[in-house]
Amino acid sequence: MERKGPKFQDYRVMKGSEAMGQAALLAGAEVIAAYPITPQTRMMEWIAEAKAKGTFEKRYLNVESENTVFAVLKGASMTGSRVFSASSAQGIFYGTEEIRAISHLRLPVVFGIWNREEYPWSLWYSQNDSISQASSLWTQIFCENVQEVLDLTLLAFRLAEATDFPVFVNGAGFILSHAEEGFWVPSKERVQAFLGERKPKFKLDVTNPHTFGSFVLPENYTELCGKYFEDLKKVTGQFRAVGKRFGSHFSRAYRAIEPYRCEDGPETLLLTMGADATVFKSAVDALREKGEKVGLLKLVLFNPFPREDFLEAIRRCKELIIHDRNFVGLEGALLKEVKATLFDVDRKPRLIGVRAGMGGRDVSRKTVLDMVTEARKTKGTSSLWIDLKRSRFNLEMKPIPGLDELAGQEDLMNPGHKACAGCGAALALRHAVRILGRKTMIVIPACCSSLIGGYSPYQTLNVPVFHVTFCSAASSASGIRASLDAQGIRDHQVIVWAGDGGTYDIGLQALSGAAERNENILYFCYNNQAYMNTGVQRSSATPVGTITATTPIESIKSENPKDLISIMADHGVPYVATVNLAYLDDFERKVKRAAGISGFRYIEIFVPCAPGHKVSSASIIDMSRKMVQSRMWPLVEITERGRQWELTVPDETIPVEAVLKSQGRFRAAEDYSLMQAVVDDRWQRILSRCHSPVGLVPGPSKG
Ligand SMILES: Cc1ncc(C[n+]2csc(CCOP(=O)(O)OP(=O)(O)O)c2C)c(N)n1
Ligand code: SF4
Repeated sequence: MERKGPKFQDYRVMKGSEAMGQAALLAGAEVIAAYPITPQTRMMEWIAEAKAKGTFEKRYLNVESENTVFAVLKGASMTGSRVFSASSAQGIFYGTEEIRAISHLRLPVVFGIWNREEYPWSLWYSQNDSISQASSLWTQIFCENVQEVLDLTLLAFRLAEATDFPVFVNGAGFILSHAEEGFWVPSKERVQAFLGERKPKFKLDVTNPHTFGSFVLPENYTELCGKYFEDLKKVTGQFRAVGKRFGSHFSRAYRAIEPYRCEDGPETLLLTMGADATVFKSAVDALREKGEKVGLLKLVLFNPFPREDFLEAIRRCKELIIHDRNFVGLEGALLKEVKATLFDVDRKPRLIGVRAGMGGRDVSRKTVLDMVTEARKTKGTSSLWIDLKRSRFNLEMKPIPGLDELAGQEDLMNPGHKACAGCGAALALRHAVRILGRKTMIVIPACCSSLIGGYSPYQTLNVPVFHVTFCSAASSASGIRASLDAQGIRDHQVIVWAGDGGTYDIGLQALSGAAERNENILYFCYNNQAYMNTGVQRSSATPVGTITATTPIESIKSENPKDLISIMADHGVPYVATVNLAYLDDFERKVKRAAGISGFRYIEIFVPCAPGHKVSSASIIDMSRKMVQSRMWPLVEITERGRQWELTVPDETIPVEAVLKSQGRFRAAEDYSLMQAVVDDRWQRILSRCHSPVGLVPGPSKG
């Protein structure tokens, strides 16, 4: 079917997250750095694919945390490049220090936020992540649909460069990030004509040397702030101009506030922002059909709040119902902004603030209609919850229903958890707690085990479990240990159960700190050699030659994994070991030995992951054994504070090729001899640290 539309644009169907990536490439972003987090992941995978296929030729960096994402963008923008990335929720919180550095440096960074609820763990849509940054001097724009995701990301580059304030482009997690919609994509030439070249007013430049980011003393700081706020006040006007310019280039103009069915000046207005606007429009239509004069204001520009546009839009309104999917203190952010805006205005409408949709709860047309009914029942200005079910307040943890009776007295892990079939991580966890016993406290950072360990209100483990943020496992465990020590409790094991992403990458700083302090904790890294929970992206533990979502088939992982075993041993901690599920005797012996030692202990387990490694769930133990037999997973034990290395020689040796051919994740690897050489080299390095022959012990029994 031929689509009618501007000649210089293509009609495509894509996910919102892909549309945002597409916009960044059209805008000519030169440096993109990314770190996976649901629901942003598809965007970074799409860019990784573009890079692999050569449709994006500039720099794409898969980094080890969001703090680094923002810092890379800061450095690149400071050096004159157009830059881009996106994240969600915890990623935004973890990047906060850099977020503020970027805006205070007045760098025109454009960054997507795929809105997701915050702590405790939740994956679904709320706006708290964006709202948490409202004081950070970033301009914030909210998108209603996939077309707006593309358009407003393009517009954001122009706005950022015109205002020298960075811009967050916000899209509803899942609702827009994963929704496939048709939309118009302009040609690169048109986009370049709209944006022009980036012309930085200042940058790091040896021909014009200046210092940036240095101390500001009290005698100047106030003036600096004054300048920010003078400039911030101009942003709404600049948005108006850029929105109009967008219209003249692409036939779709944008305004800071978009009115819907407001032509006849309705006395009742609804106010919302983001993807909910579509549902609100349909509710307004329904009310109009019943003869009610109601209209909608959709806020596109949230930060700074477009004061003049808002006052103009509510000129004839007597009742304003304000929807928030977020909260700041006791109220929603929009309600607060509106109240502040109306503070010195004489004639104000009655305001009713309504909260709905927290944690991704659906906001349907009925929710909006209920909102209007409830709002009218209240007196004065109120802040209502429209979908709060008080009967659910008691979320006490309990075993998974129907399966509790299956939980044996001795087994500390209940059946019915959420791991995939063929999950080595779940099996390894079950064995670890069995060996360690009831006086064990487990700290789990974000990873697949966050779900395996139980989701509210169900619990999988019959020992205390503390789910913590991704980067903080070793530090949180240090705090638990310190408290137990302070209370004189010595016989409890405090363990960390973290994936390789949470250990090798984002958690490395905390891990290294706890090791250096020789905290009395037992740290388990279950290594499935990728970020599995977010959909199989590469980590710095991923072997050379692996296909992942961010190292697609056209450009398989080419970097060697970190040698974390040596790094931990070189911290001089009392105990470091590697284990494998196919060698359970060795596993059990090492865990028991570690449990009997005081101080920092580190055990790394190779765990198979059927979907991530592309193997059948029935083959996972055989596959684990092959990792040892091929020497791709050497079984080591390191004591005497890193000085005594022992290597358990496998009962049978097989070539690396045998493993590569049996795991789908290696299907693109061609140069088996190169990969054999990588494995041989590591083996030799380990051997050279062993006090041979003391370090060589007979092969273990088959598990
Ligand atoms: C600060 C922060 N960034 C990103 C995430 C998203 N995230 C949650 S789990 C996960 C992957 C964990 O990978 P790994 O530690 O290897 O464990 P696995 O999923 O393989 O079990 C990621 C990236 C997060 N929760 N917090
Ligand atoms: S993706 Fe892999 S690690 Fe995660 S639950 Fe499934 S099998 Fe286990």
